[in-house]
Amino acid sequence: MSLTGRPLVVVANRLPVSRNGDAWRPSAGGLVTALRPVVQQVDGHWVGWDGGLSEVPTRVEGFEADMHPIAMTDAEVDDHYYGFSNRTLWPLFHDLLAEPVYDRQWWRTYEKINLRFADAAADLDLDDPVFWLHDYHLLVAAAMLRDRLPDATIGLFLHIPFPPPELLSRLPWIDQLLDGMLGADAIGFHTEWYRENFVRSVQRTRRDVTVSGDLIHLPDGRSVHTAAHPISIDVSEFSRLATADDTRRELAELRQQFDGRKVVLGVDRLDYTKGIRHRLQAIEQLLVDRPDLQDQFAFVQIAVPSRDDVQEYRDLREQVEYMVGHINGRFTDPGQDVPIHYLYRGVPKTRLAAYYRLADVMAVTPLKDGMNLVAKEFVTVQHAARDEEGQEAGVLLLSEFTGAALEFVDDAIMCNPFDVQSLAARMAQSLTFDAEDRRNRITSMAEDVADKDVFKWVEEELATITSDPRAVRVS
Ligand code: GDG
Repeated sequence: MSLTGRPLVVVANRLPVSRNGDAWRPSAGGLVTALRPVVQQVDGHWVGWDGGLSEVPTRVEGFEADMHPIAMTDAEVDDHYYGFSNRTLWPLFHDLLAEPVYDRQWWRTYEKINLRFADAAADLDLDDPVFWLHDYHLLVAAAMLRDRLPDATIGLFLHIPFPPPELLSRLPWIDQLLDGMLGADAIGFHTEWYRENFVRSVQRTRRDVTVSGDLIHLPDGRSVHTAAHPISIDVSEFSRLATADDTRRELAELRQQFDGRKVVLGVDRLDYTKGIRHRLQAIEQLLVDRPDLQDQFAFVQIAVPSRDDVQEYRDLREQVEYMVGHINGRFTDPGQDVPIHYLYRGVPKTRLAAYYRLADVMAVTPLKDGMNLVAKEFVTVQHAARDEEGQEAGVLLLSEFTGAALEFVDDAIMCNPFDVQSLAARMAQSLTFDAEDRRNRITSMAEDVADKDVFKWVEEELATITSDPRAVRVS
């Protein structure tokens, strides 16, 4: 089934393809995986920044949508992407974990680039398309598209938290931002809390709207549907990966490397929202509180390089690397392995799955995170590997400030990552659960994820955007 013949136009900051040498292929991100089966069934289009690469082909094997690249100059990327998106909106939407910068030039470029995306989408000149806009880089494009095509069907999904009005009102352009978003017919958020924050912000700034249930009624007669649709993962892909031959081989190597030691694992983009510094402080506290653990335990942190053109991210890397050196220097005796293994890089997916299988404790402890897919991947891989020899279930240690917390509150070990002492205590506690308890918890969480996988998310989003409960069925 397929949007009853209507074209689907995804509008996102990046195109879903990347170049390796001369070969183009689909990128590895979650959104790309989620939409691959859908664009195969419909007349699919994708409008996105070309990443500075010229000559993007219209079609790339393995992703059945037409590519519509948007070019930006280096100065525009600095202002739109590194500036307004990542130094204004990102910290403002993540509870001010860094100080947002309010720069008029950045805002003007943000509007200009949003208009460029909206114009490119409108210029496609398709017959009754469904537009699906994504994320904080393009929050005002919906209204611009609506100006061009008043009757268009437009959806918007925000992948990061939406802040409470008390914080959002610091933004000098709050009115334009909310009006921009209200150009959509439907706006999706990961959680009910973010949805409510949005509705409360609109009610505060716009006296001329009324709200009934999840609808916002505008004076021009349009209504905007708001919805909480938690994103998820491709469960069958991660289940397959869990027991793939390469994963097994990698796991055997890792088990040898960490023989006899409990492993706590962190997997994150190197971002100040992910709580890596607090996690390291908790590890240090744990080693102070429990000297017996010193040679019994390893903490592995995979830190994927991210936004290293932004000063806050360079500072974060320095601080994290200083802390790793400090803790390893303090707690390694001669002849002993270091307690912290720090990898500043991404690893291939089979290696990632092997680490998920290896972990006794998966530490997902962001200070704020829209959803967090790592938590969902971990429980899925652990569950899929449950019948393999030597595979005992691990424990998910989960921050209460993630979107995932709402789904896993009963079975994860919940923590407040700001409270380093209690985080250390939770880590120690996580190492003590008996095997059956761990297995039951992982099973329960993995079943929840399997019930609501990423394809369900696509179906729910497109059903809401099109007001058609059977808009697409992804098999
Ligand atoms: C944003 C929001 C929201 C990580 N390390 C490696 C690797 N990864 C992959 C994971 C996972 C993805 O990156 C990270 O996704 P998250 O959801 O955890 O975090 P963000 O990047 O911040 O994503 C977030 C998400 O959007 C979706 O809406 O959940 O809240 O911030 O899929 O597997 N992949 C590989 N090697 C690595 O070393 N191959």
